[in-house]
Amino acid sequence: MGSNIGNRLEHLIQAVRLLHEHAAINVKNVSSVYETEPVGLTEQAKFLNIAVELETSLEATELLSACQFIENKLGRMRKIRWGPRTVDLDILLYNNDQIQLEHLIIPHLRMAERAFVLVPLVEINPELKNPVSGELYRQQPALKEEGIVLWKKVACVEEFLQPN
Ligand code: PH2
Ligand code: MG
Ligand code: MG
Repeated sequence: MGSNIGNRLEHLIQAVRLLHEHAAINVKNVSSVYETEPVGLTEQAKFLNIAVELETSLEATELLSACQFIENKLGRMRKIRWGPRTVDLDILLYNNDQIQLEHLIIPHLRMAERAFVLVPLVEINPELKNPVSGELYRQQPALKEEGIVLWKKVACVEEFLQPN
């Protein structure tokens, strides 16, 4: 997940809370919060990024719909047209599956090149491997890139969801 406008932490907390409240989703783990330099379009504010581990009975496409519902719900609060998004929920991995649909590609296409993805991901599970290549994410060269700062240490899901 990422957020780079408004109260970034609050957007991430709200998104995790909405996932947690979903009847078919169990939030198993939340990474610490990292402040990260914007990648791609660099003329925008820094992001807060986290990774979240879920257990769910939803199919990947249903999970995508749930994520988009949450993006829309939180985005509507302060929507800047064509501006950076209040919250972005991307599915990185789904079991060990490989999915190639028009709107959903898993593993996420650029995740192995993005330190803002790899750092929180590897914090949650250092043994995760790319389901296609079998490579450990913790051994990806991109993990060492600069521009990733530990912003808030998070010990568990309950702590993250607590107000303050
Ligand atoms: N998301 C993007 C593009 N660039 N950069 C950082 N640091 N964090 C993001 O979450 C991010 C980004 C597109 O979704
Ligand atoms: Mg997205
Ligand atoms: Mg994204």
